[in-house]
Amino acid sequence: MATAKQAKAKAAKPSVKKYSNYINGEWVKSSSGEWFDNVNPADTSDVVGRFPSSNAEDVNAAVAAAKSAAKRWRLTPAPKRAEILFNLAQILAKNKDVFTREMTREMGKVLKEAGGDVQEAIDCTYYTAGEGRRLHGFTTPAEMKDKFAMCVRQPVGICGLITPFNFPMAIPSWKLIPALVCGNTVVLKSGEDVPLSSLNLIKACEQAGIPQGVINLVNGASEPGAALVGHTDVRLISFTGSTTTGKLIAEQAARDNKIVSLEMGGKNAIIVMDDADIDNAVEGSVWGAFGTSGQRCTASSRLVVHKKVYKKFVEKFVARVKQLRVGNGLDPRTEVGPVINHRAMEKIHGYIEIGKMIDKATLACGGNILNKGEYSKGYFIEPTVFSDVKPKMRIAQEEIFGPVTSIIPFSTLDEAIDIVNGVSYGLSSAIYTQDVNQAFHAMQELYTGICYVNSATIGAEVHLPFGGTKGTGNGHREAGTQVLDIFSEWKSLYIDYSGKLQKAQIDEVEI
Ligand code: UN1
Repeated sequence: MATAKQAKAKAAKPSVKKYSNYINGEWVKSSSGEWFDNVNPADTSDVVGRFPSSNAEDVNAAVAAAKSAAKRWRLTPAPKRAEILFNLAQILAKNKDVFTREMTREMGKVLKEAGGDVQEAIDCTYYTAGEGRRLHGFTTPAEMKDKFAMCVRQPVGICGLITPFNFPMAIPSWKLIPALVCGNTVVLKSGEDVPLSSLNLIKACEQAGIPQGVINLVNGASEPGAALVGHTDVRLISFTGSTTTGKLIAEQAARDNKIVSLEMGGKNAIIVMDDADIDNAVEGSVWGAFGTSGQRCTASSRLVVHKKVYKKFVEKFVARVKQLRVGNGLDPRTEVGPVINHRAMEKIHGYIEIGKMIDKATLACGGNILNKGEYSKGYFIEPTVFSDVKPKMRIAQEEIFGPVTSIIPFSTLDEAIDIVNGVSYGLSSAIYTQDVNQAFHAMQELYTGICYVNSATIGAEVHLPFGGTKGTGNGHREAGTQVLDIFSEWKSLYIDYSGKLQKAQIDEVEI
């Protein structure tokens, strides 16, 4: 099914490069015979490429390929698997500039940030490949004499990976690389607005020497995604995206008892204390709220500011936001790019209307769709700030996923912590303060998976676990070594070398 972004592009230029699915080591068309256009959200007359609209038949072929390659890959020693992944990291690094430009063109984020996204994939690949020589298990004493006990990781099997638009290469890499190093085979369903970055990653995997069938790529929207979730041979689904879709996936996957790891929404907040370095807090808040046009799960969509510095903060912050240069991400002067598609633009604008008309917050700046002149062919929204926001207003509770943030005043740190925790999500939080006692109190009480002191809610690094509490996730963490617990299962091994029957919990052990 074409998204609004793609549908609008249908009318656009004909001679556009066609791309394929990657199944069983071959670049193939969809059996549907249908295609969708991948367009530049800053300029919809610019068609980046045409991609197969895949269906359940394509997914079946991809899963069959993953199944046939599973044993060979599982039995390839992990250090050898890792060697291929180190090659992959080098290929990604070599192509960073090309991948960066292509990402900006299909996704809209500014070049510097697209470069950061590719870099995150490179970092993830180097770091996780290193696990090929660790993948630590453990030994532990057994209860009985002449008996040995240990625990090892085993791959889970065929993994279905479903990825969003906002980190077009980083997020697929967070899933793909640990899945591979653990010895699984995969089918990746790329984000339908950003298929080229996933394809670049898979192509680099092919070049790096990952054997046929181990990695498979299926393009398209919800149909191939649903087919992957419903396929009985798929043992695990790893999904990043909206909470609504994530919950549906979890429900469906539960019927086959699949392992499901979900990374979903956020409503992250920065606390600005009265002793904070205000200029630093302003800079951090601008970056956290408007980086990637606010389209990060980690975006700083609430700024919870102490009443004593509220007026000063709002003035400085709004002045700084008004200076932000909105435009095409390919232009190096641009600070805030477009949003991903027409549907997203309408949804974000709808929230701005809710903020004004229903919540009746103060619109401190922005608020408009930009559609004149250089903006006429893209999906641009003015960086928007609401002030005097109350914690229970809809704009302070619901994920907007766009360049909109809400400033909420408070009087005491405990009140601020309650505000931050008082939403249904729990991904990221932050506090600006010079007081170590306050910082540690906040670190203890903020119920989020990630917490920053004196920086914004965005900017997680690949060697620490990533994920959130409550509505954000289902208890898993990506990145770090913790991701290995998603993509491997524990096997406990008992070796009795006593030569006789020994009954645990029952036989008396002589001392
Ligand atoms: C996301 O928005 O889903 O911490 C991922 C960050 C990035 C990753 C964000 N490194 O903001």
